[in-house]
Amino acid sequence: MPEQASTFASKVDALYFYLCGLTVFFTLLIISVLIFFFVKYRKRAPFEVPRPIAGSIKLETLWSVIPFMIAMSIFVWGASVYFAQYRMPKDGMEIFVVGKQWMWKFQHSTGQREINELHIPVGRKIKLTMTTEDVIHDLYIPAFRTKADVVPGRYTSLWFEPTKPGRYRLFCAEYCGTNHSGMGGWVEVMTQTDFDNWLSGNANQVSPVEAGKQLFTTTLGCATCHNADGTGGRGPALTGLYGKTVQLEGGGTVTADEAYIREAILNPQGQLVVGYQPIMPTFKGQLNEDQLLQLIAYIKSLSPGQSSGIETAAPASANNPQAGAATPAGQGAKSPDAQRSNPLNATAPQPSANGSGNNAAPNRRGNQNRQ
Ligand code: HEC
Ligand SMILES: [Cu+2]
Repeated sequence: MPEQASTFASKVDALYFYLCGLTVFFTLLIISVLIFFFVKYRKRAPFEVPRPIAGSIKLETLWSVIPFMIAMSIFVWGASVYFAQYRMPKDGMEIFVVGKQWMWKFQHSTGQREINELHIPVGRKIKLTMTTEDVIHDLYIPAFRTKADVVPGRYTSLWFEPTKPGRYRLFCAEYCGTNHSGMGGWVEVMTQTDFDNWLSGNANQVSPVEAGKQLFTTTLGCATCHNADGTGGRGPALTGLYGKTVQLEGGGTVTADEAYIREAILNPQGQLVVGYQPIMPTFKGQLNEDQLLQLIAYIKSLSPGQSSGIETAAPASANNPQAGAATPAGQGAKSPDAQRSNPLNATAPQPSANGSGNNAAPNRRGNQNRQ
């Protein structure tokens, strides 16, 4: 067994041993009964005819009820462990993860970037918001007993709380091409002091929020329509958007989570905000996954009480129904304020008076760190 280094580890192991124990117990039971019956009911005389058996209600009830209870115990226990793992904490320290053939890229909310190495403090809830640039990968940290797929075009999340400092292996657990087996690395769990030192040793980094702001106001020119501070203009206000329920043209509503904001940028005509013209150009092909995460981090930072800072992480991403099995839906993690702000407020378009925006071609060299 790998080392137990997260709060989940002992729970997952206990369940695993329970399943193994059950399997061993029933295997032995069945084999012993089998051998016993071989001997006891062997053919003694050449023309022996056995006594007919009419059945036994007592026995049949017993062998239905007992397996049912055992199956339910596995279900209830398994489900509780599962939900603890895949329901995101509200106060997690958020880290962005982008998988790529064949490496793992991490970015801390303070801006530090890492490849195939992840430095985290011990005893803190860490929440990963993950996607991939190419094919499906799967982030797997055996010592933490946790893993989740990263899927192109989607955000999945994963969380854990490391319990002891050390260096733990990290794998890709989804066959993803030639160098799949080499797509691994290390998670370095440090004491809080060491972690703070590590962070300051790598200071002067542009945080994802800052980088996103840069993209928003200058590089991509979003600000020509949404205003530099996100208060809106020709496009809707983006302040307070994250976590809010958006009314769509043609009826219907959608919760503004990471997946929605991503769609709004890549496929603006797909879900039109009520009261607006389809004038927003698509930014598909102009942004890589890192930049998309940065833009989303910036837009999230415009929502009061939903800071993307290192102390608090965005809760509503756990609410992303498109993240599939990795994030069970149904948690109302929206701030009531953000929910209630009137989506129709911004429908009176005002000519944007700010001259800071420009539609310069996207600068692919900006704020990224690719090979
Ligand atoms: C030409 C003007 C224009 C530009 C440039 C523009 N947008 Fe938009 N944006 C709009 C309009 C109009 C809407 C509302 C209609 C729609 O949903 O497409 C919108 C909608 C949105 C929404 C959904 C808002 C909501 O309330 O649900 C987001 C998020 C968004 N834009 C982000 C961006 C980002 C990020 C950029 C820069 C990469 C950008 N926009 C560039 C005009 C623009
Ligand atoms: Cu992979």
